[in-house]
Amino acid sequence: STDTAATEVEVIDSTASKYLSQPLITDHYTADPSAHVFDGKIYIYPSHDVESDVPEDDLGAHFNMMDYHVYSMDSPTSPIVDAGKVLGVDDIPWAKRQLWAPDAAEKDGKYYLYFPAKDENDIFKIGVAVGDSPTGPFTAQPEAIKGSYSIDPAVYEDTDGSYYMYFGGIWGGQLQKYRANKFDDKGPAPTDGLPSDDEPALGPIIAKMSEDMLEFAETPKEVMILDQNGDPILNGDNERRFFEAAWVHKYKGTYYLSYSTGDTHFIAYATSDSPYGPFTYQGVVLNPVDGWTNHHSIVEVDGEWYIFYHDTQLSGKTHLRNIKMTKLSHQADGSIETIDPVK
Ligand code: FUB
Repeated sequence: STDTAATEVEVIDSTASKYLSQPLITDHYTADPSAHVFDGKIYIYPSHDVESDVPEDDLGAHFNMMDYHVYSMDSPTSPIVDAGKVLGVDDIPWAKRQLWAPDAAEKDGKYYLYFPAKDENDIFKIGVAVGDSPTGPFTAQPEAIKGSYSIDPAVYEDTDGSYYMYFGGIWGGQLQKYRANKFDDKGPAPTDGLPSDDEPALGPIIAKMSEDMLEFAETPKEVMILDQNGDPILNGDNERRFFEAAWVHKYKGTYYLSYSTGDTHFIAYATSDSPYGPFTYQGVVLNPVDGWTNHHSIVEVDGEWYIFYHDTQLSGKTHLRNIKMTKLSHQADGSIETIDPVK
């Protein structure tokens, strides 16, 4: 059953001077923060990290999360408020384990919580749960989104009112087990099924959402990421190739795709004049943080840009993370100033 907290709990009393680059939540472990402004207020949809004593491996079995909380802030300098548990694995008919990085979207007064989870065959799919408020409660659809696979959904609302989901992640995220949306499992190792080093890297996947936000309105397509010469970033280019954690924002009419490079731990970015790409690699948004994973979101609040991200300051353990936020700057030429996380 959905165990939704009825009361909101103030977690910390932040001030502008002390909250930037500090853990936002200190009574839970939180990660992969997807931040949005809904109705003038900031809402954060993170993963809820827990210690479940599953041994660490290269497929991320130790990231064994079981539910989601939602957090809100009236402004970037306001206290952050925990709305409580809004969805648990037992509330999702098709999901068996590992509630990884979620995202949310609003359309016509309804709120949609998108999340990856493993099904009974240990295959990641992406689900959606619907609510009447940004903090839920959310009711999961009985099945995963048809045609979905892999992890890290990020739903971008374009300025023309279209919504697109970007998703995918390699290694434990299983994207390497698919080609052209077809499951083609080449083996259990994290790198089985990846292209060879001199072939184009796998890109994130994009699909336009249906009017009701519950399905893909089209066959998902791979997004190409090119270098400055117009050549695809290669699989062997670990410092620049896509690994997981896609996020899209628009600045002055240009689409910015930012993503984690995984085993090299950068948040990199690439730009395009279309949500479908191709995107051209531009540089690094966020240098490596403490902990193996790097995962972020970028959001405009009252004309200022912020990045939400995580590190492992509170625990020192890679699977017990804490979310943070800091300012992000676009330079006059549109490039993003690289952020060195404050430790
Ligand atoms: O939190 C579990 C996984 O770790 C996420 O889905 C990835 O993006 C990485 O942050």
